[in-house]
Amino acid sequence: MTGEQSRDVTRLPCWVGGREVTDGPSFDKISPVDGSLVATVTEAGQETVDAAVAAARRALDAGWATSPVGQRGALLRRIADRIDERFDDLVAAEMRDTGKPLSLVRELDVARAAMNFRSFADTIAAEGMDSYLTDLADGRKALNYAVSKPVGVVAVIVPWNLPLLLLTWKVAPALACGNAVVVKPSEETPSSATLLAEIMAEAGVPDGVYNVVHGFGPGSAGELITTHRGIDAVTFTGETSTGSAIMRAVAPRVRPVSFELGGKNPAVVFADTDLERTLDGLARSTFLNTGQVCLATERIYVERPIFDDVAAGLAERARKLRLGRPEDPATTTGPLISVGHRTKVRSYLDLAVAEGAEVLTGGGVPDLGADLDGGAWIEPTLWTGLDNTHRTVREEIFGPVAALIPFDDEEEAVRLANDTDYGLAAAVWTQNLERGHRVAQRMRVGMAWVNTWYLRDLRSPFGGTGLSGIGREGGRHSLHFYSEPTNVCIQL
Ligand code: NAD
Ligand code: 6OH
Repeated sequence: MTGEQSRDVTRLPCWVGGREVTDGPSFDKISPVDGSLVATVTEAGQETVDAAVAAARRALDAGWATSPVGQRGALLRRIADRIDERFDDLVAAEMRDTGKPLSLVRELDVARAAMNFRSFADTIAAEGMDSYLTDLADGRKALNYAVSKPVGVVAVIVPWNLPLLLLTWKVAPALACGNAVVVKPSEETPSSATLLAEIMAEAGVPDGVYNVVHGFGPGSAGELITTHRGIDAVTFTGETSTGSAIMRAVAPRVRPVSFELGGKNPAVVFADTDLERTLDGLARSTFLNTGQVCLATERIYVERPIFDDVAAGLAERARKLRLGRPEDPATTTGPLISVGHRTKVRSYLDLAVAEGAEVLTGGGVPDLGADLDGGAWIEPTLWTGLDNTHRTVREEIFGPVAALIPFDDEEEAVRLANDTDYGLAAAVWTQNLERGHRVAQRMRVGMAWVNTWYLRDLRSPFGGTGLSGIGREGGRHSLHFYSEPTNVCIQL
């Protein structure tokens, strides 16, 4: 795990066909910790995006698309090994961009990057071929078999909340299936995707298989790739409204999309639950990564007899969180990603009060001293006194906030939890496992957890319903998106 920084990390190029591209305009990446300059980033214009798509196509045609599956699996493992070797550099990159606490970056973000590549190396190795022996009533027999092929050049557009984790969650299966990718990281988190380009080259990934174009959405690299004629599929994680814009952008060319979008996720807490374990779980699901996790709990429904205990216990845990510099081992909670995002979250803190909320804890901007004044800090916040009619309870806020709402029976709990246009994740807390299964199955979501939250098996289907997305990724579900079959039927 030794670091070996080989490049100036304050100047971030695009990466096209195995080479750095620094032509064109640039933008500044600002630290959410203290407002300092993190890096100057090259923004991809039309020329760079064209070059990236062309480089990807060349790599496919040069043999990557038809390379042996075993060879690709071995390459994925080499990438994972190289991620481990450059672990500290990746941790530093992710911390600089996001201000996340060191322990979180080490244990979640960068650890998962290596796991993503190893998991899809396993998945692709286990993938069998679809085949059917056809036996018709008129006596004809035939053999059908489907050959899997890569989709082609895949645009990978990702957000800033788990930058490297979410990027590699898509790049690993795309490469496993023999695609070439043009990656557009968030403008807020350009560092780790750029470092991954070096890692790819070091692991022996052919030039052009992994390309990075930096920039923004509309009128910039994001829009340029989604409207590009050379893109064969788009996989996107981010806001629902952005997913909608991307869908419109690819509609004229009828390209497939995979969307992991926003959420307004419920937790349902029954009175029979193990209170201490549940409070620890709720604190994690509400405040991890400063609440900037698509799966994060923003609505907590609690059976009335234990409502006050849950409210008091969770508020106590929120007050114990330590906001501070990412490298300080005592820090549990970093800033929001940017001052701009904090403006949005603060508008909901004001709205909640206007809607009649009682603020149990938090509710404002903390004073962490002059050197952190320029950062995007916010207090972990809990409300009572709201219900499902309030905008605070209906709209995704994407910060360390949640509303606690009482319920009287199971039917009401299910109705309240499902009363949303989103449908990403839910958590059910109960010692009655029969009820746990029953309620989890009735949740109108892509993923329901019982007595835990964000416990992952990378083979299981990940994604949402309703406004939370289209399609599922994970294990063989990813392979379905990143490959396309040609069926061959031979009369015997
Ligand atoms: P965002 O939608 O603003 O941006 C995501 C990416 O899309 C960025 O790279 C951005 O530059 C790009 N983009 C923006 N507009 C575009 C356009 N018109 N065309 C092409 N690209 C465009 O999201 P964000 O603020 O970076 O991330 C937070 C959001 O992501 C939250 O809504 C959160 O719920 C969601 N999210 C969902 C999941 C999931 O798995 N469901 C995971 C993480 C984050
Ligand atoms: C959203 O912020 C979290 C998404 C997580 C994953 O896609 C994952 O694979 O764990």
